Amino acid sequence: VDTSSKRLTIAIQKSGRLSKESLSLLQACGVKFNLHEARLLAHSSNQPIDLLRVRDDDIPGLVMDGVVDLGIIGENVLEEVRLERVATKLPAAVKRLRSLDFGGCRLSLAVPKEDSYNGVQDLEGKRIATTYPYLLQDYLQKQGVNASTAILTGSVEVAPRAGLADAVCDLVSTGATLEANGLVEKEVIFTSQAQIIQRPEPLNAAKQAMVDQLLPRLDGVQMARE
Ligand code: PRT
Ligand code: ZN
Repeated sequence: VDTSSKRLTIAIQKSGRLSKESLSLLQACGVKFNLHEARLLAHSSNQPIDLLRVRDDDIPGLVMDGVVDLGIIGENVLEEVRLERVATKLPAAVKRLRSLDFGGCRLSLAVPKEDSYNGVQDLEGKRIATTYPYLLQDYLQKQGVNASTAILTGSVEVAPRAGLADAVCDLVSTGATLEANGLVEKEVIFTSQAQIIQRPEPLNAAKQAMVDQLLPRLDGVQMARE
């Protein structure tokens, strides 16, 4: 990937909950792609735009480091990576261009339904399973609660039953997963939707012109879907 070139590079999730809608949004904005499943990089067939398809967790860092120009990412991952990078003194700035109309969810604290719960103070001294340790600790610190974390990148919802944690801090959309695992949602700590973000350093004129053309189209597509 050459960000000094005239080709605009956009990182999107390769496969997951954001990939289909990220791709269809760009296509609705008039950017055509011929995707080969196995390939990381796809060139647009009608515009000087390259698509980089990666794990969602990698997208904020690629944009913050200026490795790619734009990225489409859930705010939950964006904020988690931002907090982690601030803590580890890595570049953490991005330009937020637009909130998008998909990927909506919330990051919530949930406890086993048989446990009593009268407020976040009840988590003092407990262990909480999560994929989002920085968002969780940021929230707990603001609430003045000390709790430890069990970091799991998957199956967070089974942690209490497996004896790994007392509570969970996990993404929720319908609530069905919590319910199926005997957990009750108690606090919403972060709400999220997909965002399109840009690297912090100014783009060259050719790329800026492409972004200036893309954004009104994107607004038009989203307006039409409201
Ligand atoms: O492989 P890669 O790392 O790219 O993908 P991933 O597995 O990390 O992420 P993925 O594809 O699961 O989710 C991508 C993004 O979609 C998340 O970061 C959120 O911004 C957004 N999103 C929206 C969700 C959900 N809704 C969601 N419901 N991400 C995950 N979930 C999971 C949640 O973790 C839980 O397991 O769905 C389950 C809960 O759903 P309900 O409907 O039962 O409440
Ligand atoms: Zn991920």
